[in-house]
Amino acid sequence: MKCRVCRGPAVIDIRRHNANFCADHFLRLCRDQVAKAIDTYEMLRPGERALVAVSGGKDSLAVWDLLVDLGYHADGLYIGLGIGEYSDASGEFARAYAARRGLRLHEVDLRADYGFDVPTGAKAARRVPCSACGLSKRHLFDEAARCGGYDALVTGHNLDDEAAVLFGNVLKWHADYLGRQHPVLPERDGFPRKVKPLVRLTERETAAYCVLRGIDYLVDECPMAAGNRHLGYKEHLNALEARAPGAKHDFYFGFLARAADRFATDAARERTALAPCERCGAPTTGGVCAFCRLQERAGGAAPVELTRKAQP
Ligand code: Q46
Ligand code: ZN
Ligand code: ZN
Repeated sequence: MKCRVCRGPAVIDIRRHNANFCADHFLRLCRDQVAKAIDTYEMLRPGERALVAVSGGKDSLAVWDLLVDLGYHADGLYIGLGIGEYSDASGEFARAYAARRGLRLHEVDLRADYGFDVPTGAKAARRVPCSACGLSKRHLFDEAARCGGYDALVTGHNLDDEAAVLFGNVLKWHADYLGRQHPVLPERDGFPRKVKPLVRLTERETAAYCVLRGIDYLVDECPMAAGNRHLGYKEHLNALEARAPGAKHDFYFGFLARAADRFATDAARERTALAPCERCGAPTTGGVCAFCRLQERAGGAAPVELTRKAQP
């Protein structure tokens, strides 16, 4: 197996590019793919300040590393979700990476700062954990980007994530979600610009990137992810990709190029007027925002024991 660029020994094959790469040229490919995504979709301009949502997993650490290497000013934000050992370990990986590269990592802890954690919040609000978690993360990341004066909030969503979300939205014909599924969501009504620079890389590639760069990341999946619909969609798409390399890329980028605009009016129709939350000032559709309501119901409740039942 030889590198397509230098003919030296290759360390990875990428079937959708029909090519193999040595370590140096694979790392260059990753940088080029991220630079191309940033450029094509006008995610960031030179000199802008980015805030990276850091979980301690491979994707968020890879995107942080790649942005810094490409010369962007990128700080991180880690949110302690209180999901048992998983959260303890994820925080350690995030801190260790930031310390090693001398980067700034902001931290928010749901329990210490807001009086509840994801398992408690989910139980108190009778929501599934990922719903309480997702709503808390969106709120806290948006708030940190807004209050910290950042130009954009960066997430580590990769091609597998985006293709799986698209698959789910197409299966249900969620026209308004399809109208919003884009690698960049512009700043609007008090929400920061949101960008996904990893959309041209798969999760296998972000994992390989971390290994080759010596970045330690949390390999374990969140114990609450079991039963998550998107994991099932990813399995189906992986089966397709194994038969037809490039299928995921064509599905997602074909949608962006040829279909996404057709759903723009559906997304605009669903867009309701927003006003500041009466408690925290975050933009919301009316009165008190969903995060403040969750905090009101769950704040101060005793921690919920994590059981093995939640695990796959
Ligand atoms: S951390 Fe949170 Fe994920 Fe765990 S509870 Fe679900 S949403 S699975 S990215
Ligand atoms: Zn090479
Ligand atoms: Zn609020």
